[in-house]
Amino acid sequence: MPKPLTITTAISYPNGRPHIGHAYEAIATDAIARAARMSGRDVFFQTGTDEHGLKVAQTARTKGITPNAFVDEMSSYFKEMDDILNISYDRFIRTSEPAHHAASQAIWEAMAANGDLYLDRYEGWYSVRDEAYYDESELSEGADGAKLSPQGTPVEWTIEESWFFRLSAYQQKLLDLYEKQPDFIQPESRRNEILRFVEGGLRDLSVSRTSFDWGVKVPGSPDHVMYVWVDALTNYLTGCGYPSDPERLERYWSEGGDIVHIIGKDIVRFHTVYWPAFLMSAKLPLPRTVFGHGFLLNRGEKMSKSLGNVADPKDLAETFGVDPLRYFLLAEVSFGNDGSYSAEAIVHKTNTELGNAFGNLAQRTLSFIAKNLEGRLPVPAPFPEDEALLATVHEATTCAVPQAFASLAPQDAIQAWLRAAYACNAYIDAQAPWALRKTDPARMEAVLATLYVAIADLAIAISPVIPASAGSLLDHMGIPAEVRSYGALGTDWYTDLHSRGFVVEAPKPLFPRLEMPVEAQAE
Ligand code: ME8
Repeated sequence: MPKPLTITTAISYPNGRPHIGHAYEAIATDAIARAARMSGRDVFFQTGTDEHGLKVAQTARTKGITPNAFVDEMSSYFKEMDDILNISYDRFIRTSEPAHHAASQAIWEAMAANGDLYLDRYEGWYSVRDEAYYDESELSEGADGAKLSPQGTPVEWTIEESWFFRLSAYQQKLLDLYEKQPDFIQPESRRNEILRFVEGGLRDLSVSRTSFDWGVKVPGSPDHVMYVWVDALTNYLTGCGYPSDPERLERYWSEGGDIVHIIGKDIVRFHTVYWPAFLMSAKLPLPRTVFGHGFLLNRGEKMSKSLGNVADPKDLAETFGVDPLRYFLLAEVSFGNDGSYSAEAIVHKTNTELGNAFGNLAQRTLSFIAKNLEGRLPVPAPFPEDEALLATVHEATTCAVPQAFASLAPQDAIQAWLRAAYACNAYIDAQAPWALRKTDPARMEAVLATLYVAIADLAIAISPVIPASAGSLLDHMGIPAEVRSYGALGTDWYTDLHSRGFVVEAPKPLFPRLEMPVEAQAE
């Protein structure tokens, strides 16, 4: 039995509405989680909202409501986005939950027991927007002379009594970890960045605040709340049963377990420096991989509220459809790099790849069967070219596609799938079943039977990306649920379906042709 997989997105700050970057991360992680389930793995997939910290407290204050009321409302928009986008999370965690407070206090106590926490005074730069402390040397100067963080956000000079975490003691341990576990930080470019950062030396980290109280209380220090990243990172453990459910913890967060965090490039430092140091200090197992994906840009430009180009994923899903949006984001962007989206690009990719290469293939084949055989499944009589096509499709759908998902490369999975779909298109054109109808009806049936199997395999293989459309095509084709996994792909089901006398109806188009939305045409 393969090991269980624990896979997570970052948890989002609910101080604004979800944007397409949040949607992208959720969709990519969802596709990888779905593919793992279809490979027969026990998967725990967690996402959620990161509700504490100064930023949330300040936003709530400007709105004149309590932080609790504010996050209750805002978190619901993230959950709604996930539900609209068909994100198959097993747990949507909110860090304001009591179970999460208990987990954060438990890891704090474990770090204290290891001698890694001490009380001192913090004096330095803090960015509320990033919820991060920065060194003077990391700052740059903005147009108005104000100091800016490496993310371009304003920083303020902060002086407070604070608990500190002895991060400086972990420099060598972290470097050893990166060496021993080269996959710990992916992709390679991010790994190099972090290596350089850690090699440059680590300072102890301020891990509590006294100037506001919206957070997890520090055990034994009632005036302090934990620095939001201590509690935020601990969300991953809370969902795995820490500290109260050792059985669950053993299953989803154990030594040598397969634990994967999918996050954006801006928060790799928190996940690959602070997080493993906290875990080592608390004597807890480490994740296998932290993957820092790239950023989505709107027509190549950074999204920002002031530019007015922040796309609402709900609107995009409504305009283009959930599955086209999911497909576009994963097919367009090489996972790990930045990528760009625009209405034209979504329309073009959906129409050419989902519509022409796959949708039409299914449409033509099933309509032809419905019309010429009254929906009766055709009789197979494999010829070498049929076997060659099925071997190509089989290799892609049972090996290349699931392997690419398992290596966190959804774009490669789609490429492998698309090549197999193109092979089917070439086959249908070469075999021309419509011409065989009069000259060689038995051969026509064999060609259609081959295509039926190939189309079902393609639909199963791509379902992590377009679960709803693939599912409805498979329902339409009578494919039983137990066949819909990478391990069960084969042809036995066809024989069964055939002998049961299954009748396929003429299908509705799977991916109706998208037109450019009117607003986008006007641009
Ligand atoms: O960072 N394109 O929350 P967040 C792609 N609460 N991904 C993007 C993006 C973009 N344009 N903008 C943001 C936080 N992201 C913390 C995480 S985890 C213990 C705590 C990604 O709401 C970003 O990189 O600012 C992060 O992975 C996720 O969206 C949530 O960002």
